[in-house]
Amino acid sequence: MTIARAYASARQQYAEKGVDTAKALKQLAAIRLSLHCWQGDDLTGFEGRRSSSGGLLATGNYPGRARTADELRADLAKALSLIPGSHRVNLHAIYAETGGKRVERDELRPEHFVGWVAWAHARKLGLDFNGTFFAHRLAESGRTLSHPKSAIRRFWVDHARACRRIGAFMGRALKTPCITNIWIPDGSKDTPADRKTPRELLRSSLDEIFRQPYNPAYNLDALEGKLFGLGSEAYVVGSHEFYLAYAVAHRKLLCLDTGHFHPTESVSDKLSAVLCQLPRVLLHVSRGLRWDSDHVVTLTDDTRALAEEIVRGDYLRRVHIGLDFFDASINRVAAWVLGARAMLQALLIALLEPSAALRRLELEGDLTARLALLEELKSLPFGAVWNYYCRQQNVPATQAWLKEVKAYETSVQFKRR
Ligand code: RNT
Ligand code: ZN
Repeated sequence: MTIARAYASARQQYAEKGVDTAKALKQLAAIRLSLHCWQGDDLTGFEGRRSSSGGLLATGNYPGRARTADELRADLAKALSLIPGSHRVNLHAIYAETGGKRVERDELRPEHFVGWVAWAHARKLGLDFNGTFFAHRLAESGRTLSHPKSAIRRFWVDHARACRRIGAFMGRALKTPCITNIWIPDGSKDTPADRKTPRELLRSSLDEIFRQPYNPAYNLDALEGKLFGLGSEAYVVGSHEFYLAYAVAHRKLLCLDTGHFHPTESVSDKLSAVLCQLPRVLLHVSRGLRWDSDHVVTLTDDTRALAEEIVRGDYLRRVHIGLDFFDASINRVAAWVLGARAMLQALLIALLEPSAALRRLELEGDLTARLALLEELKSLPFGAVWNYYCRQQNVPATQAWLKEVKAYETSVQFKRR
């Protein structure tokens, strides 16, 4: 069956449930995901380091890793050409272009990102940003913004301030606010004697970092907590509760990384809870397998539940959807394409939900019919709508994108040796 005919039949089936597929596709086209640049080079960056440390590790040695900014941008462009819609790119400070000169992280400036900004501008992409508080000699102790030594804290505070300035520069240049996120690896491998002091130090470091106000049209700040990390199993200074409280008190964005909680916790359930108080949330959508393993996002029940909550709560303008995974065992461009397409498919499924009918059943107390309808929806032909959307957006439908990635790896990625 052709894509158009399959779509016509799907449209009919959804219409019978009271769902307008054209409207859903219009909403989907307005969603901008933030594609994390670090999937393209295993979080290596351009500082000349090979390992990322901080407990972060991309495993695998699939050939073709991007080694330069131009290679990384080419790979991102390839991935973006296979993902329907217009999106954003998420950078880390270690992706600065310093023209071969060694620039310390506390001395990074907007000029080190003009290459990225020009590229993003030409492609109408937004940019987001992250301070890099790992893979550095001053992070080796496992403490940065909460370090007991004030000189080391100062270095990292200055790094974070430099990053906010760069974020504001990007947001202003591209006319879309840059979300500048902070994640630090600070913690302790074994039971600490003092959980309080590092958290108080982190609080005052953050206070200092945020002293300089920026126009929210240019820069928005986000804080990302974590349950545990490799080397910080017993204690993480910037835990979820720490940042939740800080974000509420200081009107910051809370960043929820789906790999950063107990495996039985549902991050989807947290959205309507925190968004009761917080204006905006940043998501790092990832797929933890048994632990915070950062596997490529796929269309799992968790991914679907997250998308459902975003759509059902009418949070599309308040939840910024970033991706965060790194897999070096498969083609890295394919990893981006797979993860982004899975996230968009989850959003499409959520947008195709007959929300009014479901809510009516719930209000009427007909929980039997609610469950039956939710089950019925699972077999509706969202794939036909997806394929139609891909065609509409001029990207390959179905698995046709893989052929393009294979051709790209032969002609470009595999030649990088
Ligand atoms: C680490 C956090 C953080 C990083 C990136 C590279 O556990 O998830 O977001 O993955 O900043
Ligand atoms: Zn993350």
